[in-house]
Amino acid sequence: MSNRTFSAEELREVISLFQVFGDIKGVERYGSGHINDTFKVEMSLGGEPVRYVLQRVNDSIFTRPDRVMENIARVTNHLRAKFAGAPDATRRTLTVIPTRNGQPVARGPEGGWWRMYVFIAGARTIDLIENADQARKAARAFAGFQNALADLPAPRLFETIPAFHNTLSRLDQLDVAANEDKMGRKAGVAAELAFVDAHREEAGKIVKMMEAGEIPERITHNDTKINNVMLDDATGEGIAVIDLDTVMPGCALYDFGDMVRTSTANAAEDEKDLSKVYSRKEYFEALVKGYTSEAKFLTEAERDNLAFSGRLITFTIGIRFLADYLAGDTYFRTAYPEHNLVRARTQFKMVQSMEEQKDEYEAIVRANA
Ligand code: ADP
Ligand code: GN1
Ligand code: MG
Repeated sequence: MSNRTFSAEELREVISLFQVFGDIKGVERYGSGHINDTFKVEMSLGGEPVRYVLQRVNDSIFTRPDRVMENIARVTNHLRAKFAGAPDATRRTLTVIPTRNGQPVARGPEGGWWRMYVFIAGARTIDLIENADQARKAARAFAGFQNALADLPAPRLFETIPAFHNTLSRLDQLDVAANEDKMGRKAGVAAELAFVDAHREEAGKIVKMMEAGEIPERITHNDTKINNVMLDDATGEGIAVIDLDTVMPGCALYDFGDMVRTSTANAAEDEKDLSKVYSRKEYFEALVKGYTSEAKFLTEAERDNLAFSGRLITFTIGIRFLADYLAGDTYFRTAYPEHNLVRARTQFKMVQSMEEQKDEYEAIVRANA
């Protein structure tokens, strides 16, 4: 978690480390990601406005930012080669701005790891989906991303966060946080811990199927929340998949599951009024259609688990929010002391809503996938 502020002077100094030219017109905090510090940089070059994204990589979470950047360079170069000649080719993936020493990432004067990207113009990210068509388009973009990376040449990408979606390890981490109870918060989350206990049995299903080779490892994004895809202003299409820090070997189902978590929710991830939080069937259907229209590579075992993956990843993210609440909010950026607990509760409410619609969701998958 990083809630620290950076002075204009500090930010100017960092920007001067990169190969950007002209006058800095403004630098402001940008986006609503929970992990990195993101800024929009407005510059003027020969009277023309130019924009960039400046990010301080969270190096407590990504302990090897050099490896993160190596993955990102390989992935974006591969995507760029695939999109070459296509309309809008230059806007379809992140473009890393090198430092003045030709490196993909710079050490700031305060010791942080900083990077810059070209600002993808004429597109936006949304935190809460507005219509089912956006779900279809976002899902198509994430599936296209997985498809395009299927033939990324060896070697294997680095695992930037090991066991990232391993539900069983996430349960272990929750158990440790609950046993330690560093903040004295455990007594206040008995209902949430009981919800977790009631779901332990099915939590290891995908992990075990992967270990048994029944579900293949693929190169996946691993953070397919709706605000990690840029939707084109004119067409609404998912023009570029962003936030590539966790692109690594993984499971296609976790990517689909996180789309279900974030794109079928009718309320914000931190909605306090749980009566407003539920998963919408029409949006689920749009996701299945959009995803499977591009993800032709899916095996039968993967298709069979599409609906389950939504419940599983939402449960897993709920566990992570709850564990962070118990451990003292050291991972996700929070705006107030109960924030992670509120987020955990919305996740568990979403799981419950998906469970209530389980048969309908399974039928949608059978009819469309
Ligand atoms: P985090 O890991 O903290 O979520 P992101 O890389 O997702 O960081 O960036 C946060 C937000 O900044 C995104 O949701 C998006 O709105 C915006 N953003 C990031 N990269 C770009 C880019 N290259 N062009 C335009 N906007 C971007
Ligand atoms: C984080 O970086 P951001 O905000 O896109 C987190 C995801 C969670 C998500 C929950 C590296 O994503 O795993 O699903 O918050 N990213 C990391 O909103 O932990
Ligand atoms: Mg993000």
